[in-house]
Amino acid sequence: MKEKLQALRAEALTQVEQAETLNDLQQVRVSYLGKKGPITEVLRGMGQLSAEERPVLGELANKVRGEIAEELDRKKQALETAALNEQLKTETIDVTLPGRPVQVGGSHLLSDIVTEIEDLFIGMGFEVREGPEVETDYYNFEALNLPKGHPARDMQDSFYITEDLLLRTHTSPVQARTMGEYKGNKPVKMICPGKVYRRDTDDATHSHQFTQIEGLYVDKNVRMSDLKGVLNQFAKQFFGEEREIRLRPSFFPFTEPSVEMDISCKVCQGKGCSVCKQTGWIEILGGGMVHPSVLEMAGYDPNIYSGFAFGMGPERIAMLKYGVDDIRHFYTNDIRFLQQYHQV
Ligand code: 2NL
Repeated sequence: MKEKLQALRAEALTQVEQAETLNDLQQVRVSYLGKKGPITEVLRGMGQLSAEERPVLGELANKVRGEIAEELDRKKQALETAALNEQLKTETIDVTLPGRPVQVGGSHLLSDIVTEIEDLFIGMGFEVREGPEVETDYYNFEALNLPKGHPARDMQDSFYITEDLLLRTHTSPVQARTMGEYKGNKPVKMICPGKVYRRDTDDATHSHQFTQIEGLYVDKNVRMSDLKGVLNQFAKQFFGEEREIRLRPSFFPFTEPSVEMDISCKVCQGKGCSVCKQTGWIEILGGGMVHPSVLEMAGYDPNIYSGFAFGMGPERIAMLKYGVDDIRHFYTNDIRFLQQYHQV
């Protein structure tokens, strides 16, 4: 038995030595150390040995098994190292090849305009507020002095979800909600940017969905001159120090009196050209003093509080600032259009 084990050992070690691949090696491992291998067989046959011989032979068998296992591991390591070296030699990387450019995304022109306008008003002490795009008839119309049947509702036809729920036609309901939250006893100074909807047919200057930024300042002794001062500051910071503003009388159901604001035309310095249609002025936004009924419905006593409000369309502002000729460019997402305004 001893001789048989020694012979097995020599035979196995030769085979390990001759193995050329990891696969060969695995086969050697299975045939010598496996459950059906010769060493297991020797150990199984030990029952027939005498009590003196059994431990001696057992020890030898374990030793032989250990030696074979050790050699198998050593050879495995050697084969793996050789394979890795071969791979490193053949798979070289040419680090001098030019890199592939990475496409970087960026913010949309309208988002940039809205952020810039927000920052200007934050600088004047306004807070930024947002609200739901699906609104109730009450907040979208009633609370803004547009009762059912009012003719001004016709200009703001919308998409209705139910009789009472609709896609908001302006961001004013966010302001009506905020005044309600403030319970009529503290000042409100806010702007609200966001998406609004109208039942309209899309063309170069109309879109069924567009963006609005509205502002509201309610406090004791707020006057028309405060509105003019704030809007003048905004126009000069946004369009340039050299721009003049003018207010013309207008009408909105939620303000009284109401105004429209123009800025002097940059192209002709007010002399008259095709951009300003020979008037020297370009319309930017609408506003006015908050109608007493709107204050009252929101819980503010119009004998104590007064306020101004205004609203503008960032699409129109962007079109004027950059000479964009079609409102649909903002929504069709042609990357060539958008990239002109967002250099990375
Ligand atoms: C425009 C004109 C305007 C307002 C919006 C407003 C909001 C409240 C009360 C009173 Cl809560 N008024 N908003 C007032 C006047 C004009 O928007 O041409 N927007 C694009």
